[in-house]
Amino acid sequence: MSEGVAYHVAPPGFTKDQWEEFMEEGFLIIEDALTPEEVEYYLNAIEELAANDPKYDPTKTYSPSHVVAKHPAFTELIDHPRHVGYVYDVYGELLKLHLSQVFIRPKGGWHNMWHPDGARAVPYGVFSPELPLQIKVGYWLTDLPRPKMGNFVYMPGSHRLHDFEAYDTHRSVPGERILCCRAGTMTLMHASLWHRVEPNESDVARKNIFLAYCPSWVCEADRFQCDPEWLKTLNREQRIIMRSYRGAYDRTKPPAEDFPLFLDRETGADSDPEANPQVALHRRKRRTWVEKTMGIPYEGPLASLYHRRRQRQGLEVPTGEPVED
Ligand SMILES: O=C(O)CCC(=O)C(=O)O
Ligand SMILES: [Fe+2]
Repeated sequence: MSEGVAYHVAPPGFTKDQWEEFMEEGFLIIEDALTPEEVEYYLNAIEELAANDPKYDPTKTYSPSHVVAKHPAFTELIDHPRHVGYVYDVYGELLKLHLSQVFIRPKGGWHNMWHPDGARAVPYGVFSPELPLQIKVGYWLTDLPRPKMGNFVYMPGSHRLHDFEAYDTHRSVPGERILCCRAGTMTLMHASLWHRVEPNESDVARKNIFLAYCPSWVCEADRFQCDPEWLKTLNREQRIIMRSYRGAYDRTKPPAEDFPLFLDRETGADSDPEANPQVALHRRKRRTWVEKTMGIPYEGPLASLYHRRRQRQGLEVPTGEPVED
């Protein structure tokens, strides 16, 4: 740790129950995450963004991205303590903002067909069948009491599929869930979840914000680099989470000054108690909340094979755990 740098403890994230629901459904709904005043605040910011954008057409779907750099209300969301702890729980010290986007979906506007987020021809799930390579945080700013209001629609549990019968269609599929929610709801989506968007046949324009996060070595979705002058206006955590590096490989091996991103929620330390102190801090393995809390298989699904091989060779099993056959 460097002298004179004010490090912060990671804000709260998943409870165990929330994590289990998220991994089972591919989706988590947190109602009343925003107060009515906060909803108003973000709605005003969306209105300002649209009013200053010559491309805005109120009869069409409006979906500007990289909005964190376009309005201070969205800049604050990069590391907002209301949600950043959740994505830190999964991506830990390599957390990056993948995308920031606002949607206004008016009556008759373009709406998405069934798809997962991320890569398509060879989806994320082929390489990462369990943990998401991207999590999308949604803030819902208009009441959506019924279908046909431009609602988000998903197939619960479908993050385990690499292909889907209704892919690239608008078809309604048995078992799908149409998100009907009050303004102020926050959602988290596993990027491999199959989803689509309802048509909007109502007179209410659906408005919401999305912030997607990923490990820093997964590509950005809405920028190559950030404006250096804008970066100077950010706090330390926001600047790190944008990961606007000059060297391509810095995304995989970020510079020493970007560690720690956060201090441990329980211990307040920048390192795990069992970590190897001979390894420099910015290269030292630091376990995510998911690894620490859920244990195997998050140690690595094949770790038990390594332990079994060591046991066969009469060597010490590193964890000291009994190996199941
Ligand atoms: O607007 C929505 O509800 C979802 C949009 C979407 O799926 C996307 O932008 O990838
Ligand atoms: Fe999507």
